[in-house]
Amino acid sequence: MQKKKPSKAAPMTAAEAVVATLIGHRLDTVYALPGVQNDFLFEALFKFSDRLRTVHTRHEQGAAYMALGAALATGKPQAYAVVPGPGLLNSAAALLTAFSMNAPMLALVGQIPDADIGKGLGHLHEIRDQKGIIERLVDHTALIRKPEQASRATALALRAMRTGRPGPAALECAIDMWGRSAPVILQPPLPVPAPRLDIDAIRRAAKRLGAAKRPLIICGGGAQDAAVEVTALSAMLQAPVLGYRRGRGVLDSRDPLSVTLPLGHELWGEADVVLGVGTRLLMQFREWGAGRDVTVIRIDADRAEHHRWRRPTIALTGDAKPILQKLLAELPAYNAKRTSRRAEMKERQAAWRKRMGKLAPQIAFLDAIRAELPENGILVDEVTQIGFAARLLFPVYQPRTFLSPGYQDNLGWGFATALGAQDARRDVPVVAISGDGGFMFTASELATAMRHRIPLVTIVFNDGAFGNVRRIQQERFGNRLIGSDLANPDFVPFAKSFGAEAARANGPDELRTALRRALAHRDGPTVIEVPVGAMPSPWEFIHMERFV
Ligand SMILES: Cc1ncc(C[n+]2csc(CCOP(=O)(O)OP(=O)(O)O)c2C)c(N)n1
Ligand SMILES: [Mg+2]
Repeated sequence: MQKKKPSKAAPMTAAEAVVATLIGHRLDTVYALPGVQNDFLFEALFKFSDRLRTVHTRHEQGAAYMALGAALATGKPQAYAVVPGPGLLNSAAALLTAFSMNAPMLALVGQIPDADIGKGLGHLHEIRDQKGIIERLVDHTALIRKPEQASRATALALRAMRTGRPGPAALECAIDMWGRSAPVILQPPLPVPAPRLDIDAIRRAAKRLGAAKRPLIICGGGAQDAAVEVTALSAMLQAPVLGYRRGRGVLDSRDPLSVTLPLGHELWGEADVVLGVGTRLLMQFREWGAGRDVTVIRIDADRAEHHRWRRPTIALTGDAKPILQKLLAELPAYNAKRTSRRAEMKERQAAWRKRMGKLAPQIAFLDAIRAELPENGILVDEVTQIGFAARLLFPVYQPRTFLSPGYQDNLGWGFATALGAQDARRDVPVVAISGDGGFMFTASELATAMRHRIPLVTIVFNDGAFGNVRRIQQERFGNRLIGSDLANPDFVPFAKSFGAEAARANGPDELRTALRRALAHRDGPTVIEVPVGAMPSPWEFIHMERFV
């Protein structure tokens, strides 16, 4: 029930109500690919185009990945629009990834005529039980059946995307419903309910952490908005902080207490109290072993997540930031006297760097990128050799500046996701790294980058193969190579044919020079092709031994 009417009813189409509500929630862009079911939606997008941009792509996966990248880079809700059936399915990998990465992304999906939904008549783009398909992909979905409902349905979806564990939502609307008019009251943003802080549990956590001899903090994607608090807690406890992939950048890599995966693994074996912040602790529980007598304290926005692997000693439910703020206030009363662990961590990190020297070819490229990418620049990772090494070794200085796909680890996400990140953060440079395999999933979106003048810099490491698969076939399957060698375009003229800037860089030094030039070009995209050979395997540093 609403107490006060937020605005006067005005005649609007359902589509106008949705778009006006997006604007009322401070969204400024919709990533979209049109089609007849959504013509009235695009008519509304035209009408409001002074306040909300429409960025159209060349494939629906491009639109959805762009919205995902924009959501990950900004931490704010983003939207995309597609036709039903094939349009929805084309966007589905990105929607799935948004779910697994807890990214607030709204899908606006067309539908066949309202009265015929579910009848199987064979309308254009009809798909059986579209609602059911969407329900397998997102937690919140609704079908707009009246223009009067459209604004509130949109606000409810946007609230659901930010409630508890964030994530995607979807709204369906039929071909004959988007354009229907009625008096509409626009729904302003609804308050997002926050779980009550469990002060007792936070105090118990403070006692445990305060008494810990060798505390360890592990961060996931849910810690990205709590960097200040994690940094303060780490200093107070002299606790090393492990971030891998989605947790990277929460503690600045230049802080000696910021540790990467292999050292984090070692520290897991020594820790007496572990604090997990916005992480499922999957690698720790599944691979490193949780049978040992270690106190596990978890902070997670999703109550159900705490117990999936193993009941934690203390479970704190809610956003990391307010919980950590309270924990920081409680901790001094219980905290043991701490001696600095910085020198120890520096030394141990250096020892690991030496061991990881085996990855020298990857490291040389990462060093070149880091040297040119400004501190607040964003690196978007891919499922490629340089990407695997980046997750381990690329220094990350600020939150939300290293975007790595969640557990889907879906090849081909990188380029279009990076385009979205760069589109939403025009103020900072974004660099995408990908293999020749991954890049070609969405390379046609170079046309989108040109059309919308998105200054993304993409580095394509070209080994003429699905290299990761190829190496596995060589090493584990007696060199029986199948489905892993690739025929590629000549990437430089390919990119240039779109109008993009393009260069070939042989080796890390040339990459650095090319990158400097590319980062200075802000009027459109640049592609840098780097021819490479097979690379040393990173897997021994990623999948490590079990303790118990
Ligand atoms: C959607 C999806 N399909 C398939 C895979 C399996 N896969 C993982 S890595 C890889 C090859 C990557 O090739 P490329 O992008 O060229 O990177 P490289 O390993 O050669 O550096 C494949 C096919 C995947 N992770 N995701
Ligand atoms: Mg390759």
